[in-house]
Amino acid sequence: MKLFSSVNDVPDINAIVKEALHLKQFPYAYKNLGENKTVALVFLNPSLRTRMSTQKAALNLGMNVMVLNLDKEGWALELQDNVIMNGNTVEHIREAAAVMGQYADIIGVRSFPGLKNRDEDYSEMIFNKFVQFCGVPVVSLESATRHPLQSLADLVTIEELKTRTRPKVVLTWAPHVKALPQAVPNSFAEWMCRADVDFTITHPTGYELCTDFTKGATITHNQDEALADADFIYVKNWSAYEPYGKIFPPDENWMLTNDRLKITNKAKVMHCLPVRRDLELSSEILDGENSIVVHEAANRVWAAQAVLKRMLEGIG
Ligand code: AN0
Ligand code: CP
Repeated sequence: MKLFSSVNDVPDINAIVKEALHLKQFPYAYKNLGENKTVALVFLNPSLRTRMSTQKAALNLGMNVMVLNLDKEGWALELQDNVIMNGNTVEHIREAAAVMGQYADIIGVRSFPGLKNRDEDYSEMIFNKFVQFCGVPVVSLESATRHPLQSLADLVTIEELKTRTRPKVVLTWAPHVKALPQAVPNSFAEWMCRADVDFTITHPTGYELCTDFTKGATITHNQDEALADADFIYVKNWSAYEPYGKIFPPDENWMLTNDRLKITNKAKVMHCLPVRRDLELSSEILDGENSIVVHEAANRVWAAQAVLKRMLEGIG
Protein backbone atom coordinates (compact mmCIF):
# COMPACT_ATOMS: atom_id res chain seq x y z
CA MET A 1 0.00 0.00 0.00
CA LYS A 2 1.44 3.39 -1.03
CA LEU A 3 -1.38 5.69 0.01
CA PHE A 4 -4.00 5.61 2.77
CA SER A 5 -6.25 8.60 2.24
CA SER A 6 -9.73 7.06 1.97
CA VAL A 7 -11.67 3.79 1.85
CA ASN A 8 -10.90 3.74 -1.89
CA ASP A 9 -7.27 2.90 -1.08
CA VAL A 10 -8.36 -0.37 0.56
CA PRO A 11 -9.29 -3.13 -1.88
CA ASP A 12 -10.93 -5.33 0.79
CA ILE A 13 -12.20 -3.63 3.96
CA ASN A 14 -13.11 -6.94 5.65
CA ALA A 15 -9.53 -8.14 5.26
CA ILE A 16 -8.01 -5.02 6.84
CA VAL A 17 -10.52 -5.11 9.74
CA LYS A 18 -9.57 -8.76 10.33
CA GLU A 19 -5.91 -7.83 10.21
CA ALA A 20 -6.39 -5.03 12.77
CA LEU A 21 -8.20 -7.44 15.12
CA HIS A 22 -5.40 -9.99 14.66
CA LEU A 23 -2.83 -7.32 15.57
CA LYS A 24 -4.88 -6.49 18.65
CA GLN A 25 -4.45 -10.11 19.73
CA PHE A 26 -0.76 -10.31 18.74
CA PRO A 27 0.64 -6.73 18.88
CA TYR A 28 4.30 -7.77 18.55
CA ALA A 29 3.94 -10.49 15.91
CA TYR A 30 5.66 -8.22 13.34
CA LYS A 31 8.08 -6.43 15.65
CA ASN A 32 10.96 -6.84 13.17
CA LEU A 33 9.07 -5.66 10.09
CA GLY A 34 9.84 -1.99 10.73
CA GLU A 35 13.48 -2.40 11.72
CA ASN A 36 15.54 0.53 10.39
CA LYS A 37 12.41 2.15 8.95
CA THR A 38 11.18 5.58 10.03
CA VAL A 39 7.72 7.13 10.00
CA ALA A 40 7.42 10.93 10.24
CA LEU A 41 4.12 12.22 11.67
CA VAL A 42 3.56 15.77 10.51
CA PHE A 43 0.86 17.86 12.19
CA LEU A 44 -0.53 21.14 10.96
CA ASN A 45 -3.26 20.92 13.66
CA PRO A 46 -3.62 19.60 17.24
CA SER A 47 -3.99 15.90 18.05
CA LEU A 48 -3.97 13.54 21.02
CA ARG A 49 -5.27 10.17 19.77
CA THR A 50 -3.96 10.16 16.21
CA ARG A 51 -0.49 11.17 17.32
CA MET A 52 -0.18 8.70 20.21
CA SER A 53 -1.94 5.72 18.61
CA THR A 54 0.02 5.97 15.36
CA GLN A 55 3.25 6.35 17.31
CA LYS A 56 2.37 3.29 19.39
CA ALA A 57 1.45 1.33 16.25
CA ALA A 58 4.81 2.19 14.66
CA LEU A 59 6.72 1.21 17.81
CA ASN A 60 4.88 -2.15 17.91
CA LEU A 61 6.20 -2.77 14.39
CA GLY A 62 9.76 -1.89 15.43
CA MET A 63 9.84 1.43 13.56
CA ASN A 64 11.46 4.70 14.51
CA VAL A 65 9.08 7.64 14.84
CA MET A 66 9.62 11.35 14.26
CA VAL A 67 6.89 13.84 15.13
CA LEU A 68 6.85 17.39 13.77
CA ASN A 69 4.29 20.00 14.80
CA LEU A 70 4.85 21.76 11.52
CA ASP A 71 2.38 24.59 12.22
CA LYS A 72 4.27 25.62 15.38
CA GLU A 73 7.81 24.31 14.97
CA GLY A 74 8.38 24.38 11.21
CA TRP A 75 8.99 27.31 8.89
CA ALA A 76 5.86 29.05 7.61
CA LEU A 77 4.89 27.05 4.52
CA GLU A 78 3.97 28.42 1.11
CA LEU A 79 1.37 26.24 -0.57
CA GLN A 80 0.68 28.18 -3.78
CA ASP A 81 2.71 27.84 -6.94
CA ASN A 82 3.87 30.78 -9.03
CA VAL A 83 4.08 33.29 -6.18
CA ILE A 84 7.04 35.50 -5.33
CA MET A 85 7.69 34.60 -1.71
CA ASN A 86 8.23 38.11 -0.42
CA GLY A 87 5.59 37.86 2.34
CA ASN A 88 5.49 35.80 5.55
CA THR A 89 5.99 32.30 4.14
CA VAL A 90 9.58 31.07 4.38
CA GLU A 91 9.61 27.68 2.68
CA HIS A 92 7.62 26.13 -0.16
CA ILE A 93 5.80 22.84 0.37
CA ARG A 94 7.68 21.50 -2.69
CA GLU A 95 11.03 21.59 -0.86
CA ALA A 96 9.64 20.88 2.63
CA ALA A 97 7.83 17.69 1.57
CA ALA A 98 10.70 16.52 -0.63
CA VAL A 99 13.17 16.94 2.25
CA MET A 100 10.95 15.08 4.72
CA GLY A 101 10.77 12.24 2.21
CA GLN A 102 14.58 11.97 2.45
CA TYR A 103 14.39 11.38 6.21
CA ALA A 104 11.34 9.10 6.42
CA ASP A 105 10.15 5.88 4.75
CA ILE A 106 6.50 6.73 5.44
CA ILE A 107 4.93 10.14 6.13
CA GLY A 108 1.68 10.82 8.01
CA VAL A 109 0.02 14.21 7.51
CA ARG A 110 -2.73 16.01 9.41
CA SER A 111 -4.17 19.05 7.65
CA PHE A 112 -7.62 20.36 8.58
CA PRO A 113 -9.76 22.36 6.16
CA GLY A 114 -9.88 26.17 6.33
CA LEU A 115 -13.72 25.96 6.02
CA LYS A 116 -13.67 29.13 3.89
CA ASN A 117 -13.07 27.90 0.34
CA ARG A 118 -14.94 24.68 -0.38
CA ASP A 119 -13.28 23.92 -3.69
CA GLU A 120 -9.83 24.32 -2.18
CA ASP A 121 -10.66 22.13 0.85
CA TYR A 122 -12.43 19.44 -1.18
CA SER A 123 -9.54 19.32 -3.68
CA GLU A 124 -7.34 18.25 -0.71
CA MET A 125 -4.72 20.72 -1.84
CA ILE A 126 -2.34 20.44 1.14
CA PHE A 127 -2.54 16.65 1.57
CA ASN A 128 -2.14 16.04 -2.16
CA LYS A 129 0.90 18.30 -2.34
CA PHE A 130 2.59 16.21 0.34
CA VAL A 131 1.76 13.08 -1.68
CA GLN A 132 3.02 14.71 -4.87
CA PHE A 133 6.33 16.01 -3.54
CA CYS A 134 7.51 13.73 -0.69
CA GLY A 135 8.19 10.63 -2.81
CA VAL A 136 7.32 8.07 -0.10
CA PRO A 137 4.04 6.41 1.02
CA VAL A 138 1.64 8.79 2.81
CA VAL A 139 -1.00 8.12 5.48
CA SER A 140 -3.75 10.62 6.20
CA LEU A 141 -3.87 11.59 9.86
CA GLU A 142 -7.09 13.51 9.00
CA SER A 143 -7.21 15.66 5.93
CA ALA A 144 -9.64 18.38 4.89
CA THR A 145 -12.41 15.96 3.91
CA ARG A 146 -11.64 12.57 5.49
CA HIS A 147 -10.28 10.81 8.58
CA PRO A 148 -9.70 7.24 7.35
CA LEU A 149 -7.65 5.94 10.33
CA GLN A 150 -10.56 6.98 12.55
CA SER A 151 -13.13 5.32 10.30
CA LEU A 152 -11.14 2.09 10.12
CA ALA A 153 -10.90 2.01 13.92
CA ASP A 154 -14.65 2.69 14.07
CA LEU A 155 -15.41 -0.23 11.77
CA VAL A 156 -13.05 -2.47 13.77
CA THR A 157 -14.96 -1.47 16.93
CA ILE A 158 -18.34 -2.22 15.34
CA GLU A 159 -17.15 -5.61 14.06
CA GLU A 160 -15.75 -6.45 17.46
CA LEU A 161 -18.82 -5.49 19.52
CA LYS A 162 -21.79 -6.18 17.23
CA THR A 163 -24.43 -8.60 18.51
CA ARG A 164 -26.19 -9.19 15.20
CA THR A 165 -24.78 -9.98 11.77
CA ARG A 166 -25.98 -6.77 10.16
CA PRO A 167 -26.19 -4.13 12.91
CA LYS A 168 -28.09 -0.86 12.59
CA VAL A 169 -25.56 1.99 12.71
CA VAL A 170 -26.71 5.61 13.06
CA LEU A 171 -24.60 8.71 12.50
CA THR A 172 -26.21 11.59 14.36
CA TRP A 173 -25.31 15.27 14.23
CA ALA A 174 -24.74 16.84 17.67
CA PRO A 175 -24.70 20.47 18.83
CA HIS A 176 -21.46 22.48 19.10
CA VAL A 177 -20.40 26.10 19.43
CA LYS A 178 -17.70 26.10 16.75
CA ALA A 179 -17.64 25.29 13.05
CA LEU A 180 -16.07 21.81 12.77
CA PRO A 181 -14.93 19.99 9.62
CA GLN A 182 -17.05 17.44 7.76
CA ALA A 183 -14.05 15.08 7.58
CA VAL A 184 -15.10 12.66 10.33
CA PRO A 185 -18.74 12.25 9.24
CA ASN A 186 -17.80 12.14 5.52
CA SER A 187 -15.28 9.43 6.18
CA PHE A 188 -17.47 7.45 8.58
CA ALA A 189 -20.32 7.55 6.05
CA GLU A 190 -18.05 6.47 3.22
CA TRP A 191 -16.79 3.45 5.21
CA MET A 192 -20.23 2.48 6.53
CA CYS A 193 -21.70 2.57 3.01
CA ARG A 194 -19.12 -0.10 2.08
CA ALA A 195 -19.55 -2.20 5.25
CA ASP A 196 -22.17 -4.88 5.93
CA VAL A 197 -24.33 -2.66 8.15
CA ASP A 198 -27.75 -1.00 7.97
CA PHE A 199 -26.64 2.66 7.92
CA THR A 200 -28.72 5.77 8.71
CA ILE A 201 -27.63 9.42 8.95
CA THR A 202 -29.68 11.96 10.89
CA HIS A 203 -29.14 15.72 11.18
CA PRO A 204 -31.13 18.95 11.30
CA THR A 205 -32.03 20.63 8.00
CA GLY A 206 -29.03 22.54 6.66
CA TYR A 207 -26.34 20.02 7.65
CA GLU A 208 -26.61 17.78 4.55
CA LEU A 209 -23.25 16.19 3.82
CA CYS A 210 -21.75 16.07 0.34
CA THR A 211 -23.60 13.24 -1.42
CA ASP A 212 -20.33 11.77 -2.75
CA PHE A 213 -19.85 10.28 0.72
CA THR A 214 -23.38 9.18 1.59
CA LYS A 215 -24.54 7.10 -1.39
CA GLY A 216 -26.53 4.12 -0.09
CA ALA A 217 -27.26 5.60 3.35
CA THR A 218 -30.77 6.30 4.66
CA ILE A 219 -30.94 10.02 5.54
CA THR A 220 -33.58 11.57 7.80
CA HIS A 221 -34.11 14.78 9.76
CA ASN A 222 -36.08 12.85 12.38
CA GLN A 223 -33.59 11.76 15.04
CA ASP A 224 -36.06 9.50 16.90
CA GLU A 225 -36.94 7.66 13.70
CA ALA A 226 -33.21 7.12 13.07
CA LEU A 227 -32.44 5.98 16.63
CA ALA A 228 -35.23 3.36 16.77
CA ASP A 229 -33.68 -0.10 17.17
CA ALA A 230 -30.12 1.22 16.63
CA ASP A 231 -27.20 -0.99 17.70
CA PHE A 232 -24.52 1.70 17.36
CA ILE A 233 -24.92 5.47 17.51
CA TYR A 234 -22.05 7.57 16.19
CA VAL A 235 -22.27 11.09 17.60
CA LYS A 236 -20.50 13.98 15.83
CA ASN A 237 -20.91 17.65 15.12
CA TRP A 238 -20.11 19.13 11.73
CA SER A 239 -20.59 22.46 10.00
CA ALA A 240 -22.68 22.92 6.85
CA TYR A 241 -21.44 21.86 3.42
CA GLU A 242 -23.79 24.45 1.89
CA PRO A 243 -23.37 27.34 2.74
CA TYR A 244 -19.88 26.03 3.32
CA GLY A 245 -18.50 26.04 6.86
CA LYS A 246 -21.56 27.80 8.33
CA ILE A 247 -23.27 26.94 11.60
CA PHE A 248 -26.86 27.73 12.54
CA PRO A 249 -28.13 28.56 16.07
CA PRO A 250 -27.54 25.30 18.03
CA ASP A 251 -30.50 23.02 18.69
CA GLU A 252 -29.83 21.49 22.12
CA ASN A 253 -32.54 18.89 21.55
CA TRP A 254 -30.10 17.03 19.32
CA MET A 255 -27.82 16.15 22.27
CA LEU A 256 -28.21 12.48 23.23
CA THR A 257 -29.36 11.61 26.75
CA ASN A 258 -30.11 8.27 28.42
CA ASP A 259 -33.79 8.90 27.82
CA ARG A 260 -33.25 8.99 24.04
CA LEU A 261 -31.51 5.61 24.19
CA LYS A 262 -34.69 3.84 25.37
CA ILE A 263 -35.93 3.37 21.80
CA THR A 264 -32.63 1.82 20.67
CA ASN A 265 -31.44 -1.79 20.82
CA LYS A 266 -29.31 -1.01 23.93
CA ALA A 267 -27.20 1.05 21.56
CA LYS A 268 -23.49 1.45 22.06
CA VAL A 269 -22.54 5.11 21.75
CA MET A 270 -19.45 6.14 19.79
CA HIS A 271 -17.59 9.44 19.31
CA CYS A 272 -14.17 9.99 17.74
CA LEU A 273 -13.19 12.40 20.58
CA PRO A 274 -12.38 15.05 21.65
CA VAL A 275 -15.96 15.60 22.85
CA ARG A 276 -17.46 18.60 24.66
CA ARG A 277 -19.43 17.22 27.62
CA ASP A 278 -23.07 18.25 27.97
CA LEU A 279 -22.89 20.18 24.72
CA GLU A 280 -22.24 17.47 22.13
CA LEU A 281 -22.90 14.47 24.34
CA SER A 282 -24.36 14.20 27.86
CA SER A 283 -22.10 13.23 30.78
CA GLU A 284 -24.65 10.59 31.78
CA ILE A 285 -24.03 8.76 28.51
CA LEU A 286 -20.26 9.28 28.54
CA ASP A 287 -20.05 7.97 32.12
CA GLY A 288 -22.65 5.23 31.61
CA GLU A 289 -22.57 1.68 30.34
CA ASN A 290 -23.60 2.49 26.76
CA SER A 291 -20.51 4.56 25.99
CA ILE A 292 -17.68 2.80 24.12
CA VAL A 293 -15.69 5.95 23.30
CA VAL A 294 -12.52 4.90 25.14
CA HIS A 295 -12.63 1.38 23.67
CA GLU A 296 -13.03 3.01 20.26
CA ALA A 297 -10.01 5.26 20.86
CA ALA A 298 -7.97 2.24 21.99
CA ASN A 299 -8.71 0.57 18.65
CA ARG A 300 -6.98 3.44 16.85
CA VAL A 301 -3.68 1.64 17.54
CA TRP A 302 -4.72 -1.51 15.64
CA ALA A 303 -6.14 0.44 12.72
CA ALA A 304 -2.89 2.40 12.37
CA GLN A 305 -0.81 -0.74 12.83
CA ALA A 306 -2.68 -2.58 10.06
CA VAL A 307 -2.10 0.34 7.68
CA LEU A 308 1.60 0.82 8.56
CA LYS A 309 2.16 -2.95 8.26
CA ARG A 310 0.76 -2.95 4.73
CA MET A 311 2.92 0.01 3.77
CA LEU A 312 6.04 -1.62 5.21
CA GLU A 313 5.29 -4.82 3.30
CA GLY A 314 5.02 -2.71 0.14
CA ILE A 315 8.37 -0.96 0.60
CA GLY A 316 10.25 -4.09 1.72
C1 AN0 B 1 -11.81 17.74 14.82
C2 AN0 B 1 -12.89 17.49 13.78
O1 AN0 B 1 -14.07 17.59 14.09
O2 AN0 B 1 -12.55 17.17 12.62
C3 AN0 B 1 -10.97 16.51 15.06
C4 AN0 B 1 -11.72 15.26 15.38
C5 AN0 B 1 -10.86 14.06 15.41
N1 AN0 B 1 -12.42 18.11 16.08
C6 AN0 B 1 -12.34 19.32 16.58
O3 AN0 B 1 -11.80 20.21 15.97
C7 AN0 B 1 -12.93 19.54 17.95
N1 CP C 1 -10.09 11.23 17.11
C1 CP C 1 -8.95 11.90 16.85
O1 CP C 1 -8.44 11.90 15.73
O2 CP C 1 -8.41 12.54 17.93
P1 CP C 1 -7.18 13.54 17.89
O3 CP C 1 -7.65 14.77 17.14
O4 CP C 1 -6.89 13.80 19.33
O5 CP C 1 -6.05 12.90 17.18
